[in-house]
Amino acid sequence: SRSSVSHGERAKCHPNALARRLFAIAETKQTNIAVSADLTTTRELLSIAEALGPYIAVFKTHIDIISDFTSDTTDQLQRVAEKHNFLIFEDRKYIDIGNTVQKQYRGGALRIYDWAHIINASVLAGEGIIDALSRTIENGEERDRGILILAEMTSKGSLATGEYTKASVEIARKHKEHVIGFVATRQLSADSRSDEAVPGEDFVIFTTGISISSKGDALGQQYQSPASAMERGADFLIVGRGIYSGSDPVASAKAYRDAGWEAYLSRLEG
Ligand code: 6AU
Repeated sequence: SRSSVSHGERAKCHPNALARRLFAIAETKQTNIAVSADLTTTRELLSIAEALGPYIAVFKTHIDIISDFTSDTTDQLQRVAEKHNFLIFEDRKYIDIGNTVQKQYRGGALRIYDWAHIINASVLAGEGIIDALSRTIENGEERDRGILILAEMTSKGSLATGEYTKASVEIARKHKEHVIGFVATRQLSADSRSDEAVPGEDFVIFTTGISISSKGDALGQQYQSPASAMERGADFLIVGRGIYSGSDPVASAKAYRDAGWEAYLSRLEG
């Protein structure tokens, strides 16, 4: 099954250039951690990026929560990303009509297309949103860009389930060129009868709601452990407060990296 295929193998064989780069980073740095850097000033954002850079594959931002944002924020973040060899994922959760999301992705004050390798989108509004974002990528000059479909959510009472999740997979299959995978809590695209990977298909699963020590927060977030997420089919673990909110984020990042990598290795061994 796909879970027995290594990141190194996927780095060689994946049809999408950005996914190949992502798996190559994971293999080289031996980490499947995407840190969710939900910090609110440029200084904090850059300093956590610099400190955690060696231990992560992906740096996830919510750039609209930065109180002192200027283009310098993301210019500098790009430099740190190059230095430490990680990808940037802007967790913008696009959800509007095609015409609007194109403007939100390409332009505005944030110019997300210019600096974020990965973005995510909900397909609540239908397939057109993925068409629109794909076209922005095709018409732009940056080649290393990819989309994750938000197929499930970790918040209590989430409505992103059942038919919505199924439709997410169907839409991803029609847009393989730019949709590299899903934000989801489990493997979604394996053949339902055999649990085998569908030939020619290799979606990347980013799982959020990860904590070693907590079960949830006061606002409905629900957590599972790194090992549990990896068992369910995660490829990358998105960790926010579990890493950045403690007294020693570097030590926490290392602990999550070790837990995630160990679970990945034991899955490989089957
Ligand atoms: O680890 P936390 O709880 O501190 O942060 C989790 C991060 C936050 C959320 O906006 C995001 O992951 N998230 C997402 C994403 C990544 O799209 C989906 C979801 O279902 N749940 C979730 O927490 O930045």
